[in-house]
Amino acid sequence: MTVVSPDNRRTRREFPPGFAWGTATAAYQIEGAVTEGGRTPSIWDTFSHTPGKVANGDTGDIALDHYRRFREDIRLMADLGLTSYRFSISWPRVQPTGRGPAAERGLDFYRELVDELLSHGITPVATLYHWDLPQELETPPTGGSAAGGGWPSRDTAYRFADYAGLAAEALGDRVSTWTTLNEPWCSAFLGYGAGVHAPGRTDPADALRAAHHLNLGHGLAVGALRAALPASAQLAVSLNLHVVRPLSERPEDLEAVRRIDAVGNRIWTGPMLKGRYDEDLLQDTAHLVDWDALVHEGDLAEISRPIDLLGLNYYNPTVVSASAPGQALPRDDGHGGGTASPWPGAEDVAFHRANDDLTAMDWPIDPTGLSDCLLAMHREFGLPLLVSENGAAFQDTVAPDGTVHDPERTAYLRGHLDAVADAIAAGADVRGYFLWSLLDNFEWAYGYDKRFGIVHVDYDTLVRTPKSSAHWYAGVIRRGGLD
Ligand code: GCO
Repeated sequence: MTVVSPDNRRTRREFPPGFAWGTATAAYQIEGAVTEGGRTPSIWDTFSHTPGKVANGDTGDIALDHYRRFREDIRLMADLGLTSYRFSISWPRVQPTGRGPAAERGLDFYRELVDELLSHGITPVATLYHWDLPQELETPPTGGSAAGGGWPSRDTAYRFADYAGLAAEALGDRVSTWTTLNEPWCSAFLGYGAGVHAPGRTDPADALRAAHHLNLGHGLAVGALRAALPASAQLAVSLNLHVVRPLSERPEDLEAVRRIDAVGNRIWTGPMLKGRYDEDLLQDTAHLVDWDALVHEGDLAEISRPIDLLGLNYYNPTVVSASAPGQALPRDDGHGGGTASPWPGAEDVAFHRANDDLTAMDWPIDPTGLSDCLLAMHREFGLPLLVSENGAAFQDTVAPDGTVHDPERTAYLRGHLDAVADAIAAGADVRGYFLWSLLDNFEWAYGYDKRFGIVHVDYDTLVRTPKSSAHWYAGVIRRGGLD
C-alpha cells in the first residue's frame, strides 16, 4: 500500500499485513559438518574439492558451522525481528545415497532447526533442492545397478520426488510452505552447460535434458508433497528469471531477447505454469536434443500440477544484443568464469552491463528490474508471489571498534524494497521478501570471497557480527515498511 501525501509525493511505504519479512540461506553454503550424522557427499562436495573449480580452493566442509551453531543464528534472526526464514534441506543429509529410506539423524537436525524457529515465532520456508544432489545419483558406485547420470538422467526426477515425500512426511507437521527447486536454470545450465557449477559438465544437450528432468522432478515432487502434506500447505518454486532488455530496438537485438527469454525463463514457466514448451524454444534447440524423445507422454501434465506461490530470485537485469565482437561480456552472465556457454541454442547472444553501478559480483544495480519482473509474472500468471532471494555482495570491512558499516548494501536493499512496494502498489500480490542472505557464506564458485550477508562472519573464528544493514532491516521490519 502506498500512502500518498497531499502534495502527491510518497512519504511512507507500507507492506500488506502478514507480509513475510525474511532472509534466505542454503544448506551447502552455511551448514558445514559434511560427514556428520551419516551425510554423504553431494556434487558440490566433489566439485569444491576438485582443484581449480572454486576460488582459493574453498569448500563447504566447515562453512559457517551452522549445523552446530543454528541456535545462535536463530537468536540473531529473532533479535532482528524476522518473521520468516527460508532455508534448504540437504538431500544427502536426509537421504544419504539419494534413494531408499530417510536418515533419521539427518531429519532430526531439521526437526530441531524448525522447532527452534517456531519457538521464536519465525515461520519456516523449506527449499528441497538448492543444488546439493547426492553424489551417488551423479556417479553411482561401481558395480551397482543404479542409473546415475545426474539431472540429464530421467531417473533423477523420480528420486527427487521420493526424497520430497520423505522430507514432507518428517517435517510436514511443522513446515507449511515449501519450495521444490531453487534456480533450476543454474542447476541445468551452469552445472551441465557452462560447467562452472557442480557437477562441472559442459554438454549443451545434457544441459537441456537436465532442464526437462528438473521440470519433471518439480512436478513429481509437487505431487508427492500434496500427498504427504495437509491441504493448507503452500507449494512454490524459486526461479531466477532473467529480466532481459535489448541493447537497441534493432530486430536482431530483439531476437537476442527472445532467445534468452526462451531458454532462460520460458523453459521453466512454460511447462510449470502453462503445461507446454514454447515452439520457438523447441526450434532454437532442435539441433541439440530430440524433444519428442525427451518429453514423454504425460510429462507436461505432471510438471504443470498447480502451485500456490511463485518465488522470484532477483539480483540484476541483463542487457543483450546480437553478437558484436569486442562488446560481449563473458557468456556466463556473471556467475563465475567458464568458457562453455550456459545458453544452449543462444550461444551467439552478447551480454552487456545494464549500467556501471556494480556490486562486488560486478552485477549492475537496477531495482526497476525487480518491479518489472514481479509485475510481468503477476500479469501473466496471476499467482501470489514471493521475492525468494534478493541482495548484494560488497567488500565489507570490520572497523577497529568491531562494527561493520555497509551503507552500499543498505542502499541496495532500500532501492529493491521500494521496487517491491511499487509492484504491490501496481497490483502484484507479493507475500514476502527473503533477503539473500542472513550470513556471509560460501558463494559457490567464488568461495568465501563474496560477502552477501547482513551479518558478517569472521571465517577464522566464525564470530557473527550484524552489519549496519542488519540494523536497518530490523527497523524496516519493526515499522512494517520504508520511510
Ligand atoms: C543463487 C543462489 C544463491 C546465491 C545467491 C548469490 O542465486 O545463485 O540461489 O545460493 O548465493 O543468489 O549469488
